[in-house]
Amino acid sequence: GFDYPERLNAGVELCDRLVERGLGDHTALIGNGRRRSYKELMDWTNRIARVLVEDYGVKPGNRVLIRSANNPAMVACWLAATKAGAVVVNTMPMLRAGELCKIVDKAEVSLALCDTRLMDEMVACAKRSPHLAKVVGFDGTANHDAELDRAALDKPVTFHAVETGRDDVALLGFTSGSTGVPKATMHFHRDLLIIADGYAKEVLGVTPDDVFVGSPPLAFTFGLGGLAVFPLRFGAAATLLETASPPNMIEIIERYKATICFTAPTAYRHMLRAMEEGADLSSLRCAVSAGETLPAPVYHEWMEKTGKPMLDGIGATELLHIFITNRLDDSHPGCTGRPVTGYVAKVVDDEMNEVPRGTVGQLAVKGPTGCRYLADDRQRDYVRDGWNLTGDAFVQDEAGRFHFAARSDDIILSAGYNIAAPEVEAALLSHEAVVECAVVGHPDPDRGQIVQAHVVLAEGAERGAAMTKLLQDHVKAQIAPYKYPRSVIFCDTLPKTESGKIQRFRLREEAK
Ligand code: 3SK
Repeated sequence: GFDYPERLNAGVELCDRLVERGLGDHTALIGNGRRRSYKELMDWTNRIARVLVEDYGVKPGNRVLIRSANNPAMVACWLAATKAGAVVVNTMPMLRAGELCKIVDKAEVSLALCDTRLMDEMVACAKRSPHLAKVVGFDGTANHDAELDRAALDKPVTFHAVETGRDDVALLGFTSGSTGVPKATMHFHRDLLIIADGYAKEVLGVTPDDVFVGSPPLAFTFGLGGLAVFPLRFGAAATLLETASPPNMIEIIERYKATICFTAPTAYRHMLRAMEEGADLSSLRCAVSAGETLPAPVYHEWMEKTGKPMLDGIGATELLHIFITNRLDDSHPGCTGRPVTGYVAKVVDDEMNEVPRGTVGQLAVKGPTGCRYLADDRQRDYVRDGWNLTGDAFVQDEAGRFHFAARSDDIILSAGYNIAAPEVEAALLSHEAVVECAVVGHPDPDRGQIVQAHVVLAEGAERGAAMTKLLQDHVKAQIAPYKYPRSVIFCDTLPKTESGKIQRFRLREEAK
């Protein structure tokens, strides 16, 4: 198990502690074209923490919202608020006032720290909210010329961090799920260390020599872990990109010799295409893929072209981060791997009985960072008998490894067959003309549902009946023919969440 002192502040552990360990001059953050050392980060966060406490009266347990794209100032605000004992609510930069209001009201946010470029919607939200007393602007660029920055510059660089308990809530991670009614997941100070000491240490073997790069927003716990908690826990460097498109990530990998990348399979596909034009990814020692299941063709092509491991894993905002994963020395295509240290998992039927190996059922997980929704009845659905039910259908092989089958709602029932949408997607993606696709069940009077594929084609590939037939034949040659998409719709883009997950429910809704 993980043993932490009773008094523990994650903000201190992920910043000051590294200075104490002699890494003060080591690069902590790279962003806006600048490097910041651990010592600079410590001083910066101490100044901001003083502003929060001395000027805005932040008390332990107060909820502080942060609204920003991924940049060093956002990380500094998060660490500072954590040091001040606040409960942080990181939010995506694209949210509109209405969406922010739902979060502010649910979390009872009293103070918002907002990148000045994103103020309008935040202020509109504050006008409507009885909770939000103050919105303070910070400069997400390198200029440091906003209210919070100026106030921080006037403060000393020392701050006595609040001695929070290890089981005090440090973070509220919001997840909208597929219904659009946001849920807040509570995570303790110790949880932030557990994901680092489990996954990042045991699986990735992070050292101070590592340089992290990636695309998920820090407002999504996948991004907060992969691009902030993991590097900072071990004295490594985090590169932060406001627009983490594949070309931007490649530029950063080449410039800063990044070693670990966190992103979703689609971005890896783009990076593979860029390698054909000369992109140099040789500094990477490991590529983490999550958020969407990793199609085997992407895994194979990556291994072939880079010779470096690509690790598929499954995580959830409810459990804070990845809890089942492949390992650097034990990684397989089409396989999610084994539980991370501290977690146990099993595949169960509707009565919570474990099903035999080789049988598809619901994934049930237990571990130190389990789901704790803030005031939400849906807690009862997510946690049964102490097991977290993530809503994923999985199968465990004879060796005990877990294999993703589908999101429970991504199983298509067609003419008596159970068809897992991701399997059809993987077959489509193995055709060179397909860049992205999403497969859903479409209502059909004869078959109940038919398999419908929404396909984004590669440049130069022609839409039309001939392409439809080509892709249908391709799928029939890969997997059991009854699974082929009877309907193929060509589109320019697929609907996605801000964290990059394909919103299949939107495609299903369109079909109604
Ligand atoms: O895919 C997810 O939902 C996720 C959430 C949190 C942390 C990690 C991951 C992959």
